Amino acid sequence: MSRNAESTAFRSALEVVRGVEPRVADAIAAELADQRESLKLIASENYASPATLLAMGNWFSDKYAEGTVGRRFYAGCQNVDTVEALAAEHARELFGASHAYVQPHSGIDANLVAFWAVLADRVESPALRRAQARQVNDLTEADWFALRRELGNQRMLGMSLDAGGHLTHGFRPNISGKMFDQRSYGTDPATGLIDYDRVAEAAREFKPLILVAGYSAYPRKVNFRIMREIADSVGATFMVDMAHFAGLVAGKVFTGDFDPVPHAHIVTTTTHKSLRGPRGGMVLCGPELADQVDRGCPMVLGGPLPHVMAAKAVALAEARRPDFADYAQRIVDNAQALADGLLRRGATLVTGGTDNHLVLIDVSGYGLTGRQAEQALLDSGIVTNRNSVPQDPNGAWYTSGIRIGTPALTTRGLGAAEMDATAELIHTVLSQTTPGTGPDGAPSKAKYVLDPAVAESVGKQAADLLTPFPLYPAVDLG
Ligand code: DSN
Repeated sequence: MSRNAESTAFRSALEVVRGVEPRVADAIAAELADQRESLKLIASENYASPATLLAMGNWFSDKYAEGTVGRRFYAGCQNVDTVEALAAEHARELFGASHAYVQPHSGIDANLVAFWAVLADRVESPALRRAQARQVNDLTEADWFALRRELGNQRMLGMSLDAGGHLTHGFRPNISGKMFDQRSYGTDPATGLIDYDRVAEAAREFKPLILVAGYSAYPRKVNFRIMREIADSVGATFMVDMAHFAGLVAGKVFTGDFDPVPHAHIVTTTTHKSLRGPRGGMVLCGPELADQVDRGCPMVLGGPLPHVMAAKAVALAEARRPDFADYAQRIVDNAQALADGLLRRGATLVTGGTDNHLVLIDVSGYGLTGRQAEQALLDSGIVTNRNSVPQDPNGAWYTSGIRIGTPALTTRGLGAAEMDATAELIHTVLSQTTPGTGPDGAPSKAKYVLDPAVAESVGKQAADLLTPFPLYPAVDLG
């Protein structure tokens, strides 16, 4: 697309929106300005291409399309069929999967589809068959009672939250923790790494129906061949949630034992993190689970979002281009440069480094909680998020960690030299921030003291770092 076409498209779209509710148009323009100015290090965020963004803003949004390609509960879905089939085809080709289901609206939804597919495949439950044949709203109390009784107490073994696992892998605040009897495996306290012998031991003791691998804050590769062997040894279905590192799989940085697709029975992902697509989810599986996965809507999903499936098709087509592999490798190179820069300056990193897209700083080394560090960095123009570290003494709210990731800045074009400069800025802020006190003078886990002059100076340096790497350079909103 030419520079002119991108500017014209976004300008025109905003003009149309402005004609109805100018405050929304202003907020959209302000979001672009904010994203352009901030050093975005949130490991789960990225910048989708203009083509991906534009594929979402259209009349596909107006179409209901419950069901799947060629088997819809609504008439007139021929064009939705086209984009859903295209997105699925690109996903299959990109990941080497035999089946792709591109309807999930988010990662949680993708995981729910996978859980129900596995339950339906593995557990003999007449109530589940009845539930699948109807709309959820049509189920009676007796149906639900039978469903709970027949499915009850199935077991899931996943990575613990504070070791970097995800909420949807069986933890109580999420429905997965209520659907399943859950146990988790952690990491070795000395190295911070997954100890596969301990995972095997936990699997032998617990005998889960589903063994889940995948993470949102573990800075290392996972050996999916070994995890599959563990699953097989106890008759578990092996599921991988690759939401965070899907871009590294797509870009062939994670291959062999580290590519989940050949090893797992079922793989879920989001499409908007390192994969750089629209906000959404996806499920990949072999033929044996395909039929159950395709029942995701209406079993657990609301009607599909055809405009987002169109954008998934565009983004997946982009990820099949050779330059995406180069992008994926640069994500990891940048994360390693950032980790090295932080280590050289004395930071403590969980596992001592990274071999993926993220770095987890244990900020207790700076005498701070994750919350204090997150806010002090934000004051200085650096956007990160606080995160638990293994055996975190500050719990999941205040935490002791800061998670940083490189997919977004790599999309902008920043490289190793800028990562080293970023490490310097982060270290400057964290080493000059001190814990504050509450109104009663007691130590606070939230309050902090940072000289505003330091925050301002770092903010200015962060902005200077971004200047040579404009975000959406072809988009001029005037
Ligand atoms: N919220 C996502 C993340 O930041 O990792 C995962 O759901």
